[in-house]
Amino acid sequence: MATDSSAPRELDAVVVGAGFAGMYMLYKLRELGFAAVAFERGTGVGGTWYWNRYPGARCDAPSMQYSYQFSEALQQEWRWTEKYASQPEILAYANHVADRFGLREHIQFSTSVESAVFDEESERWRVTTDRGEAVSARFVVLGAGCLSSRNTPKFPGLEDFEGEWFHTSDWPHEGVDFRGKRVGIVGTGSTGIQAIPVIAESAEHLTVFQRTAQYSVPARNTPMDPAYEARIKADYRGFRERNYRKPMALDVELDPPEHRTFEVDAEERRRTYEAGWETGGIALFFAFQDAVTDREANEAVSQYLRDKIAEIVDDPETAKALMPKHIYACKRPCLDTHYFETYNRPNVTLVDCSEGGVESITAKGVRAAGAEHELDVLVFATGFDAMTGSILAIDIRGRGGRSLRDKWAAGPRSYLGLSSEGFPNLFMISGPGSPSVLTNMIPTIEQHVNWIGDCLVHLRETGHRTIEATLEAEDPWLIQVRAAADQTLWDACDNWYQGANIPGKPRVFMPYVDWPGYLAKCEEVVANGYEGFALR
Ligand code: NA7
Repeated sequence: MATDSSAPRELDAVVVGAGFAGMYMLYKLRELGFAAVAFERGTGVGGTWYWNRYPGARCDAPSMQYSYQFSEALQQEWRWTEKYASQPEILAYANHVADRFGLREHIQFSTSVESAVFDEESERWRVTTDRGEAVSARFVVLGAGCLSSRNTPKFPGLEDFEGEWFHTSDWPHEGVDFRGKRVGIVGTGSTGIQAIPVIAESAEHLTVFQRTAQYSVPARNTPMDPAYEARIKADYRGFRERNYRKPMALDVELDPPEHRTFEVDAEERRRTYEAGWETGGIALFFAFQDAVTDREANEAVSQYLRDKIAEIVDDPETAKALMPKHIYACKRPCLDTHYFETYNRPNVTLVDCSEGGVESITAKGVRAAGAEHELDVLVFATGFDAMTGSILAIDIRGRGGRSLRDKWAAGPRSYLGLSSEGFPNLFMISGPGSPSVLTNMIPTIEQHVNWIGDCLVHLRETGHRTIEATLEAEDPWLIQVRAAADQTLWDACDNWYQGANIPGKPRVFMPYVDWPGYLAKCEEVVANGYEGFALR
């Protein structure tokens, strides 16, 4: 790697990140004959799954589907041991992929990209890193992750805390020993809900600081059923092709709902919800056609879930505090293993701080709900600056020196979540404006990578030097993303889909709700000669 910043190394492409997006992009570029390097801030591959090593970390999408499909040999040889894979297994898989396809030698680890500046004369990007290097590349592809820019709120007094503290997304590789410790955890989103039952097993005492109660449904994880695995592997390609065109690019293993909520009587409604609860996962989401689109229908399933909490949790006051008030699935629905049951343990206390959040951190612990809670260890499961955080962490400057941070000051603007006007030859994988976080991520990452790969080949074959979104396409796309969200109830509460978890972040619904409609749109854009893009 060149270290003399006056003579940057010349490449066809720079990939930012070596998570599942960056790894496959790197593989694709090299397969297509482009000289490419990936910069990765971690010491290893895996992205989200490299960083989020907290106890209980697990994927909510079934492992037979949350995996690459670009190589039939890979998907045949890899064996998942559970229905929903744990973080260590997903990380082992990422490492296997990196080794199997010889990716490691093209990844520079422990390196963060600091800036990417487009030079209009040479039509190349100058990319600089925190190691003082610069490279010159025709293309930059951002695979920096939708959930990788950590959110550690500025709790007053944190610097005074005499115990140890950790963020779940920056978990020590050697793990944390909670035995004999008074542990506190802030955050009850998907992460907190996965970590709490596991931490409670070893901590002397666990105090959960809950600002917003969350809905959660048992994941019902099981060891991999060999017959199920064999059935899928007998026609893995066909299974993938069918799933690719399904909502969220996911086979939910359920029949599509036949009815709207109030088309059936109360008894049948209850039976349907019970069946969904027993199936677990996201079954309740699909119990009726209108569960996440109609407020009354949503309230019916929400009340069912609150009643479940009352059934499970012994102490009525704790149960009441655990009952969410917002719309079900407006915040990302959580899956758990014995989450609500954990509050029946004698070593677990819930502190409801819905009124004022965590007030401050003291030398001895946390002040919340008007009292000080003494702790030895504090865990923050406080989420991410989602979708834009990792992109805007890089100082990106396009035509005329225009900064992406300025362009996106009022919220992200892109065409298809792939490209932004004024930033030629810069691509985003799972960028804001694409379905990304509302889908089974690995298959939709593959769709973006394949689209970008095909696009670069098209440029090469047609002799075009640059491609970028046009404003005429970008503005209507923004409206379409907004309109698609308006068809749902997902913008009816404070959630990270619209940046509401980060103080001061513009409130814009970022993911595009319609997969597979999006897939068809991307195909149509290509069929129409890259409609909406300017090729020069
Ligand atoms: P989330 O879903 O953003 O959850 C973060 C949690 O932290 C949530 O309960 C927040 O409460 C809480 N939080 C955040 N800031 C504070 C402060 N200042 N005080 C008290 N509590 C706070 O992040 P996750 O890591 O759980 O999940 C992110 C995604 O990863 C998930 O959706 C999956 O897609 C995978 P709030 O609800 O904001 O009141």
